[in-house]
Parts: sequence; C-alpha cells; structure tokens
Amino acid sequence: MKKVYVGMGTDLIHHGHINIIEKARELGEVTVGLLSDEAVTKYSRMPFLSFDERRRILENIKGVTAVIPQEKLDYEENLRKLKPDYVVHGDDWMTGPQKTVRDRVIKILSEWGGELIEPEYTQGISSTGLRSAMKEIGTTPDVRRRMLRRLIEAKSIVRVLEAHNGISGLIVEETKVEVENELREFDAMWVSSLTDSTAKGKPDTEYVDRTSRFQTINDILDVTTKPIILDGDTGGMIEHFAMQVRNLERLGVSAVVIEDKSGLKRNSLFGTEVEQQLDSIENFCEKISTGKKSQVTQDFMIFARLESLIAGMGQEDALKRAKAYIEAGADGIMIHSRHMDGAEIKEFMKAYQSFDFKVPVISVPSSYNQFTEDELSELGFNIVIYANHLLRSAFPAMKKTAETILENKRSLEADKYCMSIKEILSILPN
Ligand code: SPV
Ligand code: MG
Repeated sequence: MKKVYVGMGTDLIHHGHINIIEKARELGEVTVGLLSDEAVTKYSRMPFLSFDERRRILENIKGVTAVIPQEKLDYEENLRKLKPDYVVHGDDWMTGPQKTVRDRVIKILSEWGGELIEPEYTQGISSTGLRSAMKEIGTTPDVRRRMLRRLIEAKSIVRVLEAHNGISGLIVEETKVEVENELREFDAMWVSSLTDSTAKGKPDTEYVDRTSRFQTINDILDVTTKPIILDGDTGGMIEHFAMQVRNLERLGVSAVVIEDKSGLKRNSLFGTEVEQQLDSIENFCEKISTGKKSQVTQDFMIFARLESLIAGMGQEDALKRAKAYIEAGADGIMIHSRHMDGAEIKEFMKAYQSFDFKVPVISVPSSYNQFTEDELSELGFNIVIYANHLLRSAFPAMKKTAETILENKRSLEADKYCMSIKEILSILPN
C-alpha cells in the first residue's frame, strides 16, 4: 500500500475536506498531519475548535488511518519521518501565504521520488465562508474565554488592540493585511479604562463605574468573536473583585488586569506628575488570591500589573512585587513604563528571566513604541497591547471634520474626511 500524507488545518469540516481525503484514499493509506494551533495561526485565524477536538473529528472520518500533529506550517519534519509516496492538497495554495510551503513540499518529496497531487479546489464552500457564517451566529462565552490561553501557547507574541465600543471592536475583529507572505490580524481586544473613559468624556480615575464598563464590554461582545482582556483598574475592594471575576467569566472575558495602586487611581501615563500611591504587597496579593479562588473555570486569567516603575519606586520594588504576585496566584504580569527609551523595561525583563517560576508577561509600549513585536518577544514578552490607538486616531479626524464644517458653513468640504454612507452601512451587521 502506498503512503499518502495530507496536511490539514481543519476547523469546521466540510465536503471540500472530504473530497481531499477521498482522493487521498484512492492513492493509498492516509495519514493526516493536523496543523497545530501554532501552525494554523501562521496563515489564518486561530481555529474555533481546540487541537484535540479537531483531531477527534478527523480520526472518525472514513479512510483516515492515522492523525499526527504537524507542529509547523512547514511539512519537512513529518515528510522526512514518513517519506510518503504522495502528498495531497487542494490546488488553492499555489498563490498567497502558503505558496512557499508548497514549493518546499515539492522539493522535499523529490528527494525520494514522492509526488504532490492537487485536486481541484471545491468551489462554493470554504472555511473562510463558514467562519463568517459562524460569526453571524457569534461565539459562545466558553469558546471565546479559552481562546486567550490557546493564543499565548500558540504564538510567539499575542497582538492586542484597544476597543472602547462596538465599532472599534469591529475594527479589531475585521482588520487584516497581507504582508511578507503572512496574513496578519489582531488576536484580541483590550478594553482600556483610559479609552472607555475618554470616549465618554470622563476622567480615567475609576469614575466610570462597573455597570458602565460592563455595558461597553457587552456592546463589544455583541459584534465580535475575538477574546477580551479587560483593564480592571485597581480591581476595587477585594470582596467586589471576587464577584467581578465571576461576572467576567460568565460573559466570556478571558482575562482581567488589575494594577497595584490604591486611593484615587490616576492614569499611569501621568507618571509621577500626579501622586501615584501603590497598594501594599500584602493587600494586593490577597486581592489576587481571592480573585483566583472565586473563579469557576480553568480558563480565566488574572494578570497583576506592576506600577512600581510608573510611581518611581525602582526595579527592585517591581521585581519583589512580581515575585509576590506570582506566588499569590497571578496567571501573568504586566510591567508598565512610560519612559521612551525602553531601558527600564529591558532591565526588568532581563532580571525576570532568572525567576524560577515564570508566567506570561504583557507589554504596553505606548511610550517605548519604537520596539517591534519581534523585539518585544525577544525580550520575553508574550502579549503586546496597543492600548489607546483607535481612540487617539479617531479624535483628530472628528475634530478636523468639525472645524471644516464651521469654516465653510456646510459639510461639502468635510466629506473628504469621511467614509461614505454606503461604506458605513456595509460594515454594520446586516
Ligand atoms: C489603559 O489603557 O487604560 C491603561 C494603560 O491602563 S495606560 O493608559 O498606559 O495606563
Ligand atoms: Mg487603564
């Protein structure tokens, strides 16, 4: 019997996949190389279904003899292991982000006379189409909540952009670019206290209360499927925080970040221009562990945000606190800094590498924004949050339009700063 290898990143199975498997079956014994979450996210969005769920489905398809993981987008490792006579793949990868993968498959197969068979792509159905149909229905809190942990595991750095209402949520959800043979998009949303407050014209001092913040989250949940990290400010009173954690879990929020400040919270980007009062280590640790104890699922995460550098307390204080918060049960930490050169961030991350027990680390490079995602990942960060950029870019555009109408006593001249009515209608659901 000839050996046939089929690499697949399947999420929702459809008859296009079955056509490929049937073709492969005619050629010999079929091994499916199921692309890991990590491999899939190199060319597409994170699948809705987990790797194990995807494997179970494939194992139960007639004609599939074995399902093995394909850890990378590149086929080399499995091809060398199996030395198949055939690789079968739909002919839709001849152009686009997967072209280089295809070229390498052909080259490697030629070493032992193997052949690439490319059945015609099944028209009228595609995973992308199914995905948008899925999106129409929405997602469940369980699927969305666990997505962040899967992304942290699968990606060298998880890319997060701020959303402060439904429309900015839609931008994070939908925006895609194809660059350097890679399909790039945002992985998750940050519901920032700064931009949620600013959008309401209110100060970022925890004045916008929880009921209002939850309404913003709901508006975003309504129209998106990507995971949410909530800026939980100080988390408030310990007893209230415990209830908030369960509330967020129920909604399908993946993580909350709470900062170790006390008193009237002031935005970190003020630095020491205003009084920044830090919480005691003991109290903040208790807040973290109470939050962790109150959660119901395994998936929800609590990140402890270190404000030592913002408050001018120095590295040692930041490192001491990081250790304590991790011990108290924090699933991750956020180290914040407003220095432009990034030196103190580098110093912190260097010292952090020697911790015996490490957790994922978030970077918010609003000030040190010269660092690329690759560089941040190199420093040891697992998540990058662009914390306020959609709101900051929307405001000047709105101001310019308002001024132009005043200058001209009509809106004709302002039209060039606006998207068309047709466009705005087309981005809204239905
Ligand atoms: C936010 O986005 O609200 C934050 C980050 O907390 S920062 O504004 O930099 O403090
Ligand atoms: Mg904030």
